[in-house]
Amino acid sequence: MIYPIPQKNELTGKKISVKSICLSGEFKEIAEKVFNDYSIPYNIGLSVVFKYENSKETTYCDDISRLTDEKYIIIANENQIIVKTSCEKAAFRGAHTLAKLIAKNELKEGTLTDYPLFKTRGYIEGFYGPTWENEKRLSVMKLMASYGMNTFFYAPKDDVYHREKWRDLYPKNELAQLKNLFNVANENYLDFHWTIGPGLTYKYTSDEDFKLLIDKIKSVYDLGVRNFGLLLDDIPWDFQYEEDEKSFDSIVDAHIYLINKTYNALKEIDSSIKLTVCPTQYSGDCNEYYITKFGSNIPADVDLFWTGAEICSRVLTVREADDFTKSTSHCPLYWDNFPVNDCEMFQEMHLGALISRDKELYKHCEGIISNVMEFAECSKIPLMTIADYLWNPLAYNSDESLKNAHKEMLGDDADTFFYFADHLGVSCLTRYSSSYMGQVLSRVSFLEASDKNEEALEILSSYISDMRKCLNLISDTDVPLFEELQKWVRKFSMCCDLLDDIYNAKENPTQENKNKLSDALQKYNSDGTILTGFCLREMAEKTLIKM
Ligand code: LTM
Repeated sequence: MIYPIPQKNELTGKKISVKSICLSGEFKEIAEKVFNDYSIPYNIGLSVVFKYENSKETTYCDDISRLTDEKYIIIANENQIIVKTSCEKAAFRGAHTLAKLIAKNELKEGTLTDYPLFKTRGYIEGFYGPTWENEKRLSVMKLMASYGMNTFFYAPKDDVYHREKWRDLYPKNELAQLKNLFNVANENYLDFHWTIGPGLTYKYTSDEDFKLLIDKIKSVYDLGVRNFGLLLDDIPWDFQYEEDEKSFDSIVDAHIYLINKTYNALKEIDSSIKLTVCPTQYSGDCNEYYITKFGSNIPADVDLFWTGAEICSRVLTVREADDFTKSTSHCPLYWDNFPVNDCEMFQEMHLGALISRDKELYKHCEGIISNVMEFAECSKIPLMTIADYLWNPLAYNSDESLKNAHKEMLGDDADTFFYFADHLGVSCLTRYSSSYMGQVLSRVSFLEASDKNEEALEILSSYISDMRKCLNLISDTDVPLFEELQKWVRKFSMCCDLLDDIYNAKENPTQENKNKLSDALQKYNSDGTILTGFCLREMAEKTLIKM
């Protein structure tokens, strides 16, 4: 199986074993770069033609009744493979799929027709906390593009030039970094959106402030950027200046005024500019005064961010999307606050798969933009599952998608990593975690209750040994993913110690072992890092009571 799961995979004939290929066709250069990334030789071997075709077959998706520039068709037999697309972006997508099929030795004769169901699929660097290093940004971009995402929003709350010092132009170095980021996004067919959050200090009645805002956007426009975002989230609900208070009936009127003025100024600079906005009320029931008035009074082609019923929404539903559209005359562009773990969530690591987003949501919204964690490597894991869902929500299976994400990050170590990942599934989507540990410890309790203490100890011992192997793996701080996880690794180490002490107390219930277990439990409880669910503490407490 390859991820994201293609829409119509009829490559079901005879297996085609490919070691190297010989590329030709209009999109040869694009395909070459992709095959390079998968280390598949592309100058000699089976003929693969990346063919330009602009027809209904290559541009229209019947089942979603819409044109797309991301559709590709792979026709394979043992003599030749043809990849038909109408443009470069679609060729890039097709090349990734073909390369994955070849790399996994899953290519068969037949036809594969593929396109994404969600229109806008991406992520936003929009969290509070240390911004991502540029190298990490580039690495996430490349991976997410290979998983079919098409959008990146640049909006780090702690980039001072984005929010706090929004009036100041970027210094030379920062501007060059931004340009580099934009270039890499383009090379990977990701739409790059640069955003600004002036609302902490912006004076709505000031011509000077408006000029500074447009000048700042223009300085990024000059890099080639054409997609902009005006973010008014997390700013005061009250006016900060007397003149503003006197001029507008309410804050929403000031925001509408700002959006329209900005929209008109940008369209004057270049009519191809795309504007996206985040309102100050970005979650709720969809029928509140602010969001209804805001949405109804900004241009129809401005995309409108919405996080759902809550800031970090457990579910996103078709019904709620339709309510939003009715109230605001805009289909929501979801700013999905998963996997972000900033502010009061800082003790949690959100490493689970995306769940609880309606399968049919793609017909009712502009798309989903996922807000990531300050930990770029860690973010890749949930992001891959999000990309899978966004490409093909109808075939999405969260467990399988997560397994693939582990495999992509860790290769053969994925099975060992599982013993750690089992505890890192908590997020706004679910409070349920440590499901495998829960199963093991329930079995141990059951066997004890059935007077099968030896068998219980054997199971516990084998589990502890798997946990220790895992601890050994994740303690290697040279691996970037593990380096980011060290805070949770330390807690995992305490968890292993606690399990050891539970085992010893069960095997040999002396006062000394009881004291050791009690100390280990106290140490474990006093560390605020969120790791295992209740099952571990429950087992430790029960063991102590019985001693
Ligand atoms: O969600 C939005 C629109 N804004 C902020 C984000 O920047 C922040 O990362 C998340 C999670 O704390 N919450 C917000 O309100």
